Amino acid sequence: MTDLVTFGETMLRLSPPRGERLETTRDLTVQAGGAESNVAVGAARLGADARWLSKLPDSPLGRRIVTELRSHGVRPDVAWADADASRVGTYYLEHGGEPRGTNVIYDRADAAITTVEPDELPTDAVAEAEWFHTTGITPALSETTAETTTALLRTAGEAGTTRSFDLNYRAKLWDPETARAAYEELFEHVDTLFVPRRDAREVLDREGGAVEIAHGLATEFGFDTVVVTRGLEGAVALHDGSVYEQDVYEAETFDAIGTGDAFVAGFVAERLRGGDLPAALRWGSATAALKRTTDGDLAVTTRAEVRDVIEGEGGIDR
Ligand code: KDG
Repeated sequence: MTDLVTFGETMLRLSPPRGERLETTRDLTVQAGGAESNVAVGAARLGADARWLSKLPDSPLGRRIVTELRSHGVRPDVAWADADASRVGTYYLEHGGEPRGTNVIYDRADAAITTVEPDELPTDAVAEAEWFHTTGITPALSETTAETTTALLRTAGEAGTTRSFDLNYRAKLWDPETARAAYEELFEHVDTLFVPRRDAREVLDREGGAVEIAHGLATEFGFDTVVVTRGLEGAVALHDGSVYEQDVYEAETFDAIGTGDAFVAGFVAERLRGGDLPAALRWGSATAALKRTTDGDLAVTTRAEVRDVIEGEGGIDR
């Protein structure tokens, strides 16, 4: 039985060296990046058997993504599209620095995944997995990906696979009202919801603090678990009527992209190993902290490193 299956788009992330502008740089680092494959990689590195479902052109660019994910222990299950009639999505990332923010530019319209249908994917993998994870980015890509997301969540639900969903609202993909309507249709198929407090307020129209938000969402939509993330204030989870709080672990931030996915990866990996909610929150928070210290979308870490963060060990290992 597979531990974890994720579904979503992975793009090529193109970023100039720190301190250089997209307008003038001659150098772009190429890395794979996509919320759902970031989770698969993070969890695989922490010992989960993880598969990732998607659609890519059968081209050097598509194969590059698969090769990179495979190198971290993820099993990619990709529907291959005709290379001449489809494309890989890309995103450009210009690192910020006070007083300039980090800038993301998407070039992903009509990427191969926008046409993915359930019958192109190994849906039995979802049914046989222990856990299925996807995010609010996928239904934003096209009507077809929205329908396929629902179909996979439904398949998972019928099979008793635990289903998690990270809201991951992306303002460059759609507006809050459209996103909210789409999310609310999907929520009936979700067991565990991850939601940043800011998005709960601005997109889901919730009021109050994290605990109140979690209670409101769990009551209205029947989630087993709601995890509300609050940036540097840490996370709050509501599970089986109990509330758990988790602080962030201090981290020197080199690259913040992928922090939320790393949190989900650590959380899910620990739940899959039988850890309780507080343990899962610690693993999520520690994996997120480690991610911030490294370049790229991926949480390239180990179980021992996560344990060290949780136990307060660090420093020079020699
Ligand atoms: O969570 C990190 C993602 O934002 C990044 O991987 C790119 O998937 C991406 C997206 O759609 O923003």
